[in-house]
Amino acid sequence: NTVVYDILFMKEDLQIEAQKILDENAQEGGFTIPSKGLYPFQWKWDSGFIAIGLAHYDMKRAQQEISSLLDAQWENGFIPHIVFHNESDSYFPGPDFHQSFLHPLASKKYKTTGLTQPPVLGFVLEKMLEISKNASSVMSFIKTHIDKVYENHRYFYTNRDIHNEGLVYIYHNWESGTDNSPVWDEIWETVDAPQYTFQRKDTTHVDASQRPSDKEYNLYVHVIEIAKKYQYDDQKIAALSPFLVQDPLFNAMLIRSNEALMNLYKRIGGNQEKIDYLTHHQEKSKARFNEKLFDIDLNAYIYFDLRNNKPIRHITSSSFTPLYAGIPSKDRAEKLIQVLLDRFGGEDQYLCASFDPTSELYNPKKYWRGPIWMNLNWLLYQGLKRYEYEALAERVKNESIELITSSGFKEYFDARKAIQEASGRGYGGDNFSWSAALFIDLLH
Ligand code: 9WN
Repeated sequence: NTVVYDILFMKEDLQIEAQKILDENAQEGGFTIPSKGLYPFQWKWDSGFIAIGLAHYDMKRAQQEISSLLDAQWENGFIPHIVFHNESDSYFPGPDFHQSFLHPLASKKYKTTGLTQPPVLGFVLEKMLEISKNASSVMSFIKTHIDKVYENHRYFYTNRDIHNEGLVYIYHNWESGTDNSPVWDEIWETVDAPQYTFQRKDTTHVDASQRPSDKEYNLYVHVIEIAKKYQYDDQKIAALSPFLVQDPLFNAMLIRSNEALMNLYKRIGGNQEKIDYLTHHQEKSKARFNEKLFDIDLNAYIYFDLRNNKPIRHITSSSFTPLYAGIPSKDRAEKLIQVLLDRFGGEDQYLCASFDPTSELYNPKKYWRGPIWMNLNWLLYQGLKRYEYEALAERVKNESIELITSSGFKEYFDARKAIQEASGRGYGGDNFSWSAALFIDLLH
C-alpha cells in the first residue's frame, strides 16, 4: 500500500510539475512554446496537443492557444507549421529564411513558414469539449472557430489531393512532424542539392548525435528553396518538389479531424452543406487509404512516394495512427496490432518506438529514427481504446507515465528497457510542452 501511495503522490507532484512547465513555456500573445531555447515560437501540432493538456486546468488558455494559431491562418485556409510571434534568433531556419510573404495569400499579420503540419485541430476542439466542465462556454468558442478549421480541410482537399483520390500530400519532411525518419532516406538519395551556407542553432541546445545530420539539414533547406522560388505555389510545388509524399499519420489526422468536425457541426445544428462536403470526402478518403496505404505483406499502413510513384515500405509509429481515425476494419486492426506487438512490443521494449526496432535503420537515440514520442503514444492509446484493446491501451498509457516518471518531461525517450537508467532514458529538449500536456491528459 505504501508503494501505491508513493506512486499516487508522485503522480500528483508530477502533474503540478507538468503544469509548471506549461506555465513557464507560456508567452505573451496567448501561445505556448514547445521548449525553451530549442523551439522559441508557436508550432501547429504542438499547440493542438498543448491545448488538450491545458483544457484540464485552464480552459481559457486552451482556447487562446488555438485562437492564436488560427489568427495566423492564410486567406486560402492554409495553417502554417510555425508562427513567428516574436523576434527570437535562437532558431534556424527563422522568418527571414522562410519568407512567407512570397505567397500572395499569406498572413499579413504574422511572419510564418510556408509549410504545414498534421491537421490535429478538428479532434482537438472535440477533445476540449469532452474535457470541459462548462460545455456551453466551450461550445460558443467552437462555434466561432470551427469554420476556420473547416476551411483548412477544404484547402487540403482542393490543393493537395493531386489525383483527386482523397489522400493529400506533404511536400517536406517537416510537414510530416516526423522529421528525420528513415522513411525519407530513399527519397533523399534521389535529390541532388547544392551545398548551402547556414548556421544551425538546434545543435547548440541538444547533443548533435540526437538530431538530424548537417547533410539532412542541407536537403531540408533545399526543398524550401524550391518552394520559395515558386512563391509557395501549391501547383508548382506538386509539379516540382523532389519530396512529395502521402503520409499515413498526416492523412489519418485529417480523417480523424473530418470526423470530429462532422460531429461538432451536427451538435451545433444547420451547416448541412459543410457536413455533406466532409461526409463525401471522408468516405472516399477512408476507402482509398485502405487500398493504397495498407501493405498486405507487411500487414501495416505505409507511405506512398508520389514523386517516384512507389510505396515506401517501412513500419513506424505513424503506421498505427489510422486506428484513432477508425480506418481499418476490425479484422485488419487485429493484424495491425499483431505487428505492433511482434515488432515494437517485446518484453524488453517500452511502447512505442517511432521506427521499426527490427529494422537495421533503427536508432534508439536519434530523434525520429527510433525513440518514443509522447504525442504518438497518445494517438496510439486513443486508437487502441477505439478498437477496444483495453489491456494494450493501458500498457501504452502506463509505460508513457513510467517513462516520464523516471526521466522527466523530455522531448523523446529510449524504448529499450535494458539500457542504463543512470542518466535517464530521455533525449532532446527539456521541459517539453506536449510531453507535459499529454501526461496531464493521460492521468485523467
Ligand atoms: C521542425 C516543435 C517541433 C515538432 C516536430 C519536431 C521538431 C522542428 C525542428 O520540433 O521539428 O518543425 O526544428 O526540428 O520534429 O514534430 O512539432 O516541437
